[in-house]
Amino acid sequence: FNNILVISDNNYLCGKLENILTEKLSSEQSVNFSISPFSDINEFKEFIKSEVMILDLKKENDVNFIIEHYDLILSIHCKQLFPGTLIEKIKCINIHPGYNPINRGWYPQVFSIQNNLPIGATIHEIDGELDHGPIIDRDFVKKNSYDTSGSLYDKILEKEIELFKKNIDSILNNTYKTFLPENEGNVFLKKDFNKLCKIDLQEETTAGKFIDKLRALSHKNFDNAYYIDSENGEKIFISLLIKRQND
Ligand code: 0FX
Repeated sequence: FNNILVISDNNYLCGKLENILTEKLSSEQSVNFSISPFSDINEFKEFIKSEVMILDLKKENDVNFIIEHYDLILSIHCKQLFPGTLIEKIKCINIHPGYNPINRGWYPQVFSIQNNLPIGATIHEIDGELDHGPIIDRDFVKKNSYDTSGSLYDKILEKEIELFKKNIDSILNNTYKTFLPENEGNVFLKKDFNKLCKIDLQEETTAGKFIDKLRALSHKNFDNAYYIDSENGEKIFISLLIKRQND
């Protein structure tokens, strides 16, 4: 591949992978960076040394521009769906913060804690379905009883960087091998996350399951889990503060 386009909506990961990628390019190869229209370009510029374009995969003109100019697309947490025309014409490779096919879809570590599923990261070719195509590489990360969404997510990002480093040569040279996911696995969507966030104060459960739910919904400063105050109908957000004995 000679003309590479990175599409991303995650400035931290994209910045890390830019450094690894640009070092690996041969003299014939070049890379450009783009983000979705809803990402903040100024924030991105703080993380990426190269120029950053805004490309909207819903716009035919932008898709045609990509098809004309590039022969490999690397999706680094791109929040737009890749249209069929793009996938058919150009090799599209995705880095997913979950272990395919176990953790397909949205915020994988949240559902991994909530449903007690193993988790990791995956590099795969994009096909017509979400986090579904032929797998180039994948690996697990360790999930502990004291992980929150936030702490587990940080481990997954590091795993994504490790997998990228390990596979980038064979990707750039188009010499990588793939294998198909064993089954359809699990897919969780944004609407599943939104539903999970609402705590039903009448629900009966075990302490273990309730702690798991709060761990799954505790991620740095995000307002995720909430219940409704019975007096004024206001949302009251809660999250878990976890401290280990040896911390
Ligand atoms: O870029 P990303 O880490 O990944 C997301 C999806 O999880 C992933 O499956 C998809 N391939 C990719 C394109 O988009 O998402 P983020 O930077 O918006 O969020 C990172 C984490 O932050 C998320 O895993 C959970 C947490 N978070 C985020 C938001 C916006 C929350 O806990 N609450 C929130 O409201």
